[in-house]
Amino acid sequence: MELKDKNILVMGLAKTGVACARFLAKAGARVTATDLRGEAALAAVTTELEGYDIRFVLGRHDVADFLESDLIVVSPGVPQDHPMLVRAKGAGREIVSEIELASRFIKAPLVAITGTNGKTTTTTLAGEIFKASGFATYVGGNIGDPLIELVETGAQLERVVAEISSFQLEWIASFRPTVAALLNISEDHLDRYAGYQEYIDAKLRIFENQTKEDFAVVNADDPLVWKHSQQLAARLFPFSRKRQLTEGIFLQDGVIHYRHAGREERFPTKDFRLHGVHNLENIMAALACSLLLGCRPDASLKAVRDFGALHHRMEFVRERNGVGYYEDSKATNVGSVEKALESFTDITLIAGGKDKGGSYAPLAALVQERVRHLILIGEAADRMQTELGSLTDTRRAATLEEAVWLAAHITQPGGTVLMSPACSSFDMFRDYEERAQRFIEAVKGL
Ligand code: UMA
Ligand code: ADP
Repeated sequence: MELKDKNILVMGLAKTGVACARFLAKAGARVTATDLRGEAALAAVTTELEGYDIRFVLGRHDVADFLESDLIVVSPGVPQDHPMLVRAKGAGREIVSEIELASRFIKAPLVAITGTNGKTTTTTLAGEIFKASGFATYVGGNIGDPLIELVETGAQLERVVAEISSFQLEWIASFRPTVAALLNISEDHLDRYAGYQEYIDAKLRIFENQTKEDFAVVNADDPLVWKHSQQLAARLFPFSRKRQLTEGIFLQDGVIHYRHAGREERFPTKDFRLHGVHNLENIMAALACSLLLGCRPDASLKAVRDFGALHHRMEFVRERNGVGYYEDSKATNVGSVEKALESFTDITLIAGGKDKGGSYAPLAALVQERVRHLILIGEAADRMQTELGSLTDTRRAATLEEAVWLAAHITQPGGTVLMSPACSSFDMFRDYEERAQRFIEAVKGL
């Protein structure tokens, strides 16, 4: 792809936009970078990009830039139906996401992992497995480091493992992973999409450009994923906790069986450090992605055994007066909270935050069965109270600290206090990590 002297507009100047602007400027493109945030807010960014030939349009977007560019590179945080993008598309401008741009320059086999939950765990683990098998591997994407940074460094790599979000898939054209994995689908990001189907369709685009040379690793136990996997061009490689497969990876009596092209490998799960049934799914998906691309079974098993839970995903904080305190700040949707609730009984659940527009009703049965006290915080508290409040003892707290204090006073020995919010954190915190930190401090301070 020729970039020299092309007029390229970079829309959004956070992590993705900064990396794209720098890469494009280095490649000799005429770059305009635009962000709705103003100069003061972006002072650190403009300093970081000093010395590069980049024109900045800050505090606003100019429609002329959109209509006159040869290419527009959009950050994931910008909604697809932004009026300027709609106009640019109507005028025939080429619009791409950062993963599309990066993938045009990536030569190594690409593993792309998506799903509503488990992406970060699976991506990180797959990266570890590749490294343990001796492959020079880059791990990036939605997990934090944009793929374009890898292209920018020019590093010679043998494998690329990317966590991919639905937002990043909105503006792909030729993005084609050698192995694409879809872990699960449940309602999320309905504050961004017109409806659930639109979110599902965005996720499914991960398979869009694959051919029969490629693999689609899919969750055979997730009815929605399974239904949408039947017509894919790629070779289907399912994973299942529930049934045997002749081609695929499945769990049976505590052993993971990998069956491919008449060969079988076995991975006993008893020494795994990752717990929970959802993590068995993540492990099977990570193993499938890596074994299909040449990883050694012995090194893969060791990598899985060495892998512990990532922070803020059902993490144990402490025990006090016979009560266990767990922090699951990364549970920002109903699907992830379901898994957390399935893992404990006699729960005091702290939930709420910024509402993403989905229904909380899928939690009803588990709340009724396992949640003894429900403590609600944040903007979503009203709606959660309406949908779940009649099912158990439900209370409100003005702050997270108050919620922890209240939980400590009402939870009986043997119970579990679990913060698993089912919402994003942006109403009260900078991000989910700050929310986690504040919970941990409050619990330790009891
Ligand atoms: N902006 C405009 N005009 C608009 C809207 C936004 O100029 O109309 C600007 C904003 O002011 C901001 C930028 O555009 O400066 C948008 O940045 P961004 O939100 O895309 O943030 P990045 O730092 O580039 O981070 C993105 C991903 N963010 C989102 O998808 C919201 C990061 O995922 C990802 O790690 C990073 O790229 C590298 O690939 C975060 C995330 O929350 C962790 N992802 C969602 C999730 O996991 O649920 C999908
Ligand atoms: P993602 O990157 O997709 O957000 P993470 O690995 O960061 O996924 O986990 C996010 C949340 O989802 C955590 O609360 C975690 O416990 C839960 N989770 C992890 N894997 C799964 C899975 N396969 N199914 C459902 N929930 C999961």
